[in-house]
This record gives sequence, C-alpha cells and structure tokens, in this order.
Amino acid sequence: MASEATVEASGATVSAEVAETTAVAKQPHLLERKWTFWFDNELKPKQGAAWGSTLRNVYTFNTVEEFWCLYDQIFRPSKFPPSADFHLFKAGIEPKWEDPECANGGKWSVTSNRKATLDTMWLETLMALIGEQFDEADEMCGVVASVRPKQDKLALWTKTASNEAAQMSIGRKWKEIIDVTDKIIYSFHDDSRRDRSAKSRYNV
Ligand code: MGP
Repeated sequence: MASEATVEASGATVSAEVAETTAVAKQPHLLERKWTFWFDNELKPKQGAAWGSTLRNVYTFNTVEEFWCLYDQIFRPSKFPPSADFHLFKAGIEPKWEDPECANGGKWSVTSNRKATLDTMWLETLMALIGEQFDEADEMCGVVASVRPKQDKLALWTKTASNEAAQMSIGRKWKEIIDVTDKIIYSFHDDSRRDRSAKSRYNV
C-alpha cells in the first residue's frame, strides 16, 4: 500500500512537471527589443504630396512568434509589385532621414537582379537584426527592401555615419550574413539629401 502511494505521488509529480514544461514551451519567446514593420507602395509621391506621405507603420512586435507570423503572411518582398518598399526598424525610429536617430546616419546598400535573392537576403537580415547579431547594436536603425522593376535593393540603415570603424565592421558582418562577396557601398543620408547622385563614402 505504501509503495502504491509513492508511485501515485511520483506520477503526480511527473505530470505536474510535464504540464509546467508544456506551459513554458507555449510562452512566447521575447526579443531583446521591440521592432516595427513599415510599408510603402508608391514609388513616387503623387503630385503635390510630400515624400513619405504613403509610408505606413504597420505593426510593432517583440516576440519571435509574432515575427514569423508577420513575415509569412505579409512581409515577403517578392510577392509584391515592383514599386514597394518594406522596412523593419527599431520601434520608435521612423525610416526617414528626418528621424533624430537617422539624421546623422547612412546606409549600406546592395542590389539584386533576382527576386529570390532579395527575399533570402531580406530574411537573413531581419533575423540578424531581431537576433541582435551585430556587435554595434546601438548603431543599428533598420533595413529597407525596395522591390523595383529592374533591380531590387536592400539597405541597412545605421546611426552614426561618421564613425567609420563601426560602419566598416557592420558592413563586413552584413556581407557574411547575406552571403555577398562583391563590394558593397555606404552612403551618408546627409549627402543623399543634398544630391541624389552623391558618391558613397565607404566600401567593403
Ligand atoms: P531613395 O529611395 O533613397 O533613392 O530616394 P533611390 O533608391 O535611388 O530611389 P528609388 O526611386 O529607387 O526609391 C529617392 C528620393 O526619395 C530622394 O532623392 C528623396 O527625394 C526621397 N527620399 C528618400 N528618402 C529615404 C527620404 C527621406 O528619408 N526623407 C525625405 N524627405 N525624402 C526622402
């Protein structure tokens, strides 16, 4: 009788442990910080409209589960017509030169001639950002995927353009992440603001 009671008791312990493990497994996996997806489907603003008037803040999230749900349902660039821009930025930062976190920043850019390549590079970059894979975490602002008729583009926005050492380190790391061996270029937002065809400042 005593041994049956012990078995029963240990059975109860085991099922309590299983329930606890299941509950933990069901808990969403929190990210280090919040991120926001943005979307713009106008290549050029309508006449008289300011740049950015069609840019939309779509969803802010902070769990791995929300990320995958959003990515699967909506944020696959190749599904969209060749005039769409997709953005993933730290929550609180707008994907604009005018945002205080971006104002003194710049971007690393890479182009792609194949839709499949854009999707892969975009996803790898998203995972690297939300997974905090860049050592210079404070420098990261976000990433923009531009679906275009001839050549798609991906741009990684960072905060302090003048910090060459940080930007070079980020550029090298990004090339590894997106598996690119050709040179990539870094331009300052300040230069782009003044002259659309301004030269890039760094390359790696
Ligand atoms: P772009 O999209 O950075 O250049 O800016 P790109 O990739 O050469 O052009 P695209 O046509 O393939 O998209 C294009 C133009 O949009 C700039 O010259 C600006 O007039 C305007 N623009 C772009 N951005 C990112 C901003 C911004 O953040 N703020 C403002 N005010 N204008 C912008």
